[in-house]
Amino acid sequence: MKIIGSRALQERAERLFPGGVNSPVRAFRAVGGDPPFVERGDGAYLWDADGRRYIDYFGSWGPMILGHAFPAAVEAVQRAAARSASFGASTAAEGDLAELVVKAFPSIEKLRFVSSGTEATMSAVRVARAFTGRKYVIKFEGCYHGHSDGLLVKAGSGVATFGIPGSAGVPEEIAHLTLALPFNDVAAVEAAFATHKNEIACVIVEPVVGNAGCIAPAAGYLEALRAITAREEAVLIFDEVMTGFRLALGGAQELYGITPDMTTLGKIVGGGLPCAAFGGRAEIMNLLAPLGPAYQAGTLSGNPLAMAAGIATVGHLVKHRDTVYPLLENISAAVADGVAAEAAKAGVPMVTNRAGAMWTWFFTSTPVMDFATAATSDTASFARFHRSMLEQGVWLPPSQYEAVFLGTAHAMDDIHQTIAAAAVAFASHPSRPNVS
Ligand code: HOZ
Repeated sequence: MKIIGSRALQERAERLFPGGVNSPVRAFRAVGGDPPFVERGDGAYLWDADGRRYIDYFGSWGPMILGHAFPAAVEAVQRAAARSASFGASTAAEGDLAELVVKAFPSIEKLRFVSSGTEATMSAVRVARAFTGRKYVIKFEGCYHGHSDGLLVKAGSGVATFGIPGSAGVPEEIAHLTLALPFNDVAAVEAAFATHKNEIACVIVEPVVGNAGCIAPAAGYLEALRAITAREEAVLIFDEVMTGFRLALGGAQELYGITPDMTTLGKIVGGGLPCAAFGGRAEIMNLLAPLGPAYQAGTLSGNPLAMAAGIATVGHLVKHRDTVYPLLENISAAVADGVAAEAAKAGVPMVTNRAGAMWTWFFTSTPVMDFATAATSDTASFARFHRSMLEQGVWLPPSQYEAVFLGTAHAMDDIHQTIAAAAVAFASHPSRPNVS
């Protein structure tokens, strides 16, 4: 029997999947209501199983920078699928995508393709430990680097959304090797290196945080991380799973002019298919098997369908970088500032943190520069805003601790419709003066 309609699909999903989902934030628990079930996407829009259309502001959490069903990517995947979905053997396409990546990210001399951001960050940390012979890892509160044991400590994204203090199932002995420090606090990094002299293998950071909501680095912060890690001979890993190919073709490292030792990529690099990568200095990457003693592998790594979608997407960004990035900046500014202006008009306290085509509207009046300040947000207000926007056909990420993502398919009409929807949402907002 064909099951139709989001409610019916949700009931079936709840019988089959924990929380009804295959990834926690999708369950909408932080914003309430049932999540719509997506039937298809085209350009800036999603359609659900009840036939409703939404303007999409999460873009599969980042990959859909050229919009859904981008024709060149669809054709490339169809052509690749006709030649077989998987070989578990090397193909020319892996080198083709790798060449595009190293050209965009000059800090990457060698790389490996994997299937998810979690694999990329987990593997990068392993190689960094192999390279330095040290065991401690510095990460930052509210940054999310996938769900490997050691990187879940004080993580963002769903971990922050659901207020999980540290995941069950991660032994204390493993969590203890992760030093979670406040973002944008250079003194905390200096103190950790002083306490653990010659014991810290790497610093892993989202150079612009996307998983505690969007938080940009303070002036000089990334430069300080670079200088400290170089001095202490620790590996600096930029997790650019969200920011890579989004903030600029060469990601945050291009935008801020910093050269990390290693970089992790995901999302856009695979054009929406399961694909991610980690890479960096050749002397570090050459420690991987079969050249060296650090092990990492995957049957689906460099999968031909993912390579095809990645080449079509990244290839388009490379070819059109001079028009794509200014366009993304203009439409992102228009919608982020437009909604912020409506909040100000309605007297709703809101801080808008934006870096290019990713941003967060925080429901707080405290400037947000780390996880503690992000957590001053009124998440109940965010939930009401989210629900109202969804009812008006605008689908925002369903958590205060996620970033909004937009793509080149969003047109000015969509932006105006979004701003008008926000005005309606704020008109009945409880934080508005004189509204009880
Ligand atoms: N953790 C992802 C966003 N930061 C959510 C992935 C998903 O639910 O698909």
